[in-house]
Amino acid sequence: MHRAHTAFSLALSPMAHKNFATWLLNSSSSQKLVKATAAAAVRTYNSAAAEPFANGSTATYVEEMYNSWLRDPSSVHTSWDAYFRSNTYMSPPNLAPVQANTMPLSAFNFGGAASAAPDSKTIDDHLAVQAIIRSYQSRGHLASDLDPLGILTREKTVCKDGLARRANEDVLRQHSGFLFGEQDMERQFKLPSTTFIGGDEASLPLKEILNRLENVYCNKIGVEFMFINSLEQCNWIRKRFETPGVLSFTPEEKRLILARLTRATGFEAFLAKKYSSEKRFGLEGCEIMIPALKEIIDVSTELGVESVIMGMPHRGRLNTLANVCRKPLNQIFTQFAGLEAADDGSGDVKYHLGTYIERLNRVTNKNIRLAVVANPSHLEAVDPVVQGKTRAEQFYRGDQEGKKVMSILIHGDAAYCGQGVVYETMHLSDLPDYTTHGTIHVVANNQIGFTTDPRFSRSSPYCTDVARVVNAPIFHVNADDPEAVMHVCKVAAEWRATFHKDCVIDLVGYRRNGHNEIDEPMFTQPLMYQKIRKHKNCLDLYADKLIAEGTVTGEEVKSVAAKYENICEEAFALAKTETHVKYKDWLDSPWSGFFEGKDPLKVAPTGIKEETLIHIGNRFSSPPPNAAEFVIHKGLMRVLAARKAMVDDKMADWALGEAMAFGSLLKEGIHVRLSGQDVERGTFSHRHHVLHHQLVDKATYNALQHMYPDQAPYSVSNSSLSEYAVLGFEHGYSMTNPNALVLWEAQFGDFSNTAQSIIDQFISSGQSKWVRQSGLVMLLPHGMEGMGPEHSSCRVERFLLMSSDDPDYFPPESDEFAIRQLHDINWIVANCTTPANLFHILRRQVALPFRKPLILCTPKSLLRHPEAKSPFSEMSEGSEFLRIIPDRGPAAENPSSVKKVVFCTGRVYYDLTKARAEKQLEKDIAIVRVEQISPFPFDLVKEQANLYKNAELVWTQEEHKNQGCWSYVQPRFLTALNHSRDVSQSDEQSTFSNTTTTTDNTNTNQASNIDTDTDSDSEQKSKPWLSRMFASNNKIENDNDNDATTTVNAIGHKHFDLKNARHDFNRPAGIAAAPGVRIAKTGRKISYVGRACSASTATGSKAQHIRELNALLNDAMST
Ligand SMILES: Cc1ncc(C[n+]2csc(CCOP(=O)(O)OP(=O)(O)O)c2C)c(N)n1
Ligand SMILES: [Mg+2]
Repeated sequence: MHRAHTAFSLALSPMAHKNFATWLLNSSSSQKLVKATAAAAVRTYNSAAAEPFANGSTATYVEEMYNSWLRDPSSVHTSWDAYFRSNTYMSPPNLAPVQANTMPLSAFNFGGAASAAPDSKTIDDHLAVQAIIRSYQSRGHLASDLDPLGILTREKTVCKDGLARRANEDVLRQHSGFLFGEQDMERQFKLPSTTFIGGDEASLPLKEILNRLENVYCNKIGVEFMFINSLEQCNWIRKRFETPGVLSFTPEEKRLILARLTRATGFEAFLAKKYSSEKRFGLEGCEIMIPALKEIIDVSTELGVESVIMGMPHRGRLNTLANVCRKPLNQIFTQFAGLEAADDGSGDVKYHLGTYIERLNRVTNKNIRLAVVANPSHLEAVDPVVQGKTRAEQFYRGDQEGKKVMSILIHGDAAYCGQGVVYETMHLSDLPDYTTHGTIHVVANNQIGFTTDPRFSRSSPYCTDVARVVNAPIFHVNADDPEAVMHVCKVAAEWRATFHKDCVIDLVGYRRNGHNEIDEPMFTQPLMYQKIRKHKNCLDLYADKLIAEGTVTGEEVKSVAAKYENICEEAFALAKTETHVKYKDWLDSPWSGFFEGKDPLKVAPTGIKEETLIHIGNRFSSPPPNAAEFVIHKGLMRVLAARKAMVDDKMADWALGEAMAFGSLLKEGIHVRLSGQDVERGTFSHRHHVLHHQLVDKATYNALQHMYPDQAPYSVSNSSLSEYAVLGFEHGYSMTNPNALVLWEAQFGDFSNTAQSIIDQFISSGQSKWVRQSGLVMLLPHGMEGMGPEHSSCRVERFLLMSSDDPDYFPPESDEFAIRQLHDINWIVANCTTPANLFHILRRQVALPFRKPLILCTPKSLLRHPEAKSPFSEMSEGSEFLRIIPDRGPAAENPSSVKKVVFCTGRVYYDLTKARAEKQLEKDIAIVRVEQISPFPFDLVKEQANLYKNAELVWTQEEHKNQGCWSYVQPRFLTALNHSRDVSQSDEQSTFSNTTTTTDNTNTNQASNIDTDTDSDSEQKSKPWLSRMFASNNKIENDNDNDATTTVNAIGHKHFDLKNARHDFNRPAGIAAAPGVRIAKTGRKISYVGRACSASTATGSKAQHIRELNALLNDAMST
């Protein structure tokens, strides 16, 4: 912008304006140009949306003169000479270096004496040619021949200069009026430094200039790049497309393209033949995408890339796995056979599965790793995940510039422009802590989205316009021209390797079939499909071309196709011998070595040495080592001093508890990465991990990066204001290496709902669908504090609804109860009330022998609550995470006389204890905190219920009744309470009753249960759940009193033998252990105390909040 700005300031100043006009000798056309330029200058000056041509021409013009003047001061008018001599003109930083093919105007023979000044017409004509060149560069793509079906293609028309061209007013705008006559066609024109069409020539006949421009910019490639702010980058692109001969290929290269295209086409044809009624989302109409991806990978490998991570939707996915990744074909074909899986998990449809392959690239003879990340139906959701995974791989390899690891994202045209996450992801592309140093985006643009035409699916001219916001060049290319496509791919790979920035390849093709293979496209796109039916496929077109030019023979073409078909047939035969599919074959992020040799039920201790706590505490509370020079804000000095005082007292608040967890993991070599909006300071100003020098810009200090000399790296980074992309990114980051703690923090918990598909499709279900684990932590500030309808609840109920533990199933009790539950569940949901528990649960993420996502409700005002502190003793060796924090006061000393037990979770605990103290009810009411909500601590709830055997049990929560944990905990309390009656442990010390199958006498209030003794477990489990349900005699009874119901296992009662407990522990996913029949009974129950149901996530006003909270506390404390 600096460049344009300089030029416009000059054009606008009265003096400069005069000089400018004088120099143009007042010719009428020149005056028009002056006016137009000045007007454009005003527009541009006033508006950030610069019009590229107008500012460009002025700037180019001044720049041209400046370049001429540099070489020969006499080549410009004396007024310009004076101006440049005065040093007023600043050469912009990105001014193009003087090109080899430029020469001063003065040195140019315009037909007169060499030394004579050019006349005004000559200058005007040169300016017009420059303007036309620039028009083609800026807008030639608008007239390029991109559509293989020709529906949108503009035919060439013969213009007044006698040349046939596609470029019309859209491209040339006002300059179409400047077009020359036929008599000018042989005139020689000097080429400006901003074009490369001349090759080594400094000038060309006008006809040649125009034809070359038309050929470069309005043919099968449409290059969109002139919006890029860097002149260097613009010139780089111009050179790659304008230099004569760039599109020539050797016969070997052509044969390689043909062979690859044959495979891509043959693969779809083979699937169509063998599985004609199966959905495969074939690539027909855009098969060139396969050779295109291979070309990108070949060139990138040649330039140093060793690992490519890809994200892509359904279209052509199987083809990519087969022909780009070279996943064994038999594994792919097995997916069509509907076989049972040999391993755990629910699986996914074949066109969603991921893969990871290491292989030799035969073209470059280098080893390469290719990963295609498993993705859900939700289009584009995988984009940020791929970016996060790529970033992590770069990080672990020390690849700071992205030279070794790169990502490729493949998009559908409708999804690329329609889905907001694309924009959010592209905005991460240049952020220091999120960049992957350039992604190549490939749009498989079949000019349709399901049944919707582009004119109804986007308001932008191209589906790729979103990329303009990050200055990514966009290469549109006709997918029926394989050589044009390969050229574009080569340029894209070189662009990435040179500038490490995103770029886009828009492969404009068509879709030969319906959306999937069983869809009828003629319903909705009749005319388009009439054309498609008549259109030859790309392979045939290209083969014809190569045969015609003599590069290959018809026999060769046939034999290449036949050879590939044979390969497919052999793999097909092999696939038939398979009896099972293995999900593990489709894992995109294998963690080799992580699981091996580990006891899957052993969790490492999370308590640490007190001296480590003190060391971390001291470091964390100290100013930078060079404190004398590093000026810290006074408020922060106070924060540090308060931290120091706490450390001296061996106490930790929330920020310290978190820092202790991070610091100790870093010490143990575990990389910690915390990301999210404003996380460096913390939304509530409690964290302050990055201290800013008050006088020096960008001078910062991060104590956690300086805990120990050999510690692992710590990264904390404020993110862009996105939840969807950033959460997806961190999820992807967490997939790469299990030995890391990756955390994403929402500004307020409820904002996580804009990332819902990352939560639903990846975090909650990733392991089940794709056998992929992640230990990602979501920190969700949560708490009803009268702040208005939003900013309060993190909607914990939504996470709980997706927790996979069975409400009606009390797992076998043993020492391994907690770890088995963790192993079985899809994720952990917790709400900790003490810094020590926060410390332990964070460390437990890494101490576990497997990885589970952790959804953590975190406090807001509680961050500073004087009671929400923990002594070091609760974090030191021997201490551990407490799933439940029992009452430790007078109530616990005499439990049998306690009248009421209030179970709760989160910050309401502190309100409850205060209210209880005010009412002096410490002996009568016990308050029990459920810190780990899911998996539900059945065993500990049972223990508490048994402890307070005469007490009424209530659950209270700060959220409304239809929100918070109530719906989740209620049935689980029932299961725990019902089960609590069989703890007499009579003669069954080593056996366990499955759910509610025995009667007991510990609580006389409880009625007996029904024990439906049916088939053996193993028999039952072998039947599909539906037939089991109907086979059972159990029927559902509901007396509308849920509080007094219990559940009987429809599978049957069966006792659990601890030795065989693992059998149940490995219960097939999706098959409920206890589908459940509800039998009414009286007995201990859990009642709800708290706010009524509400449509809003919080109370609207502070006053209402206080009123409701008081009512809640009153109810909870009534005995
Ligand atoms: C987020 C989301 N919304 C809707 C859909 C349903 N859907 C599946 S494919 C499709 C059309 C996609 O068109 P395009 O991106 O052009 O890809 P193509 O199928 O044409 O290759 C739609 C709407 C989806 N999968 N994901
Ligand atoms: Mg499409």
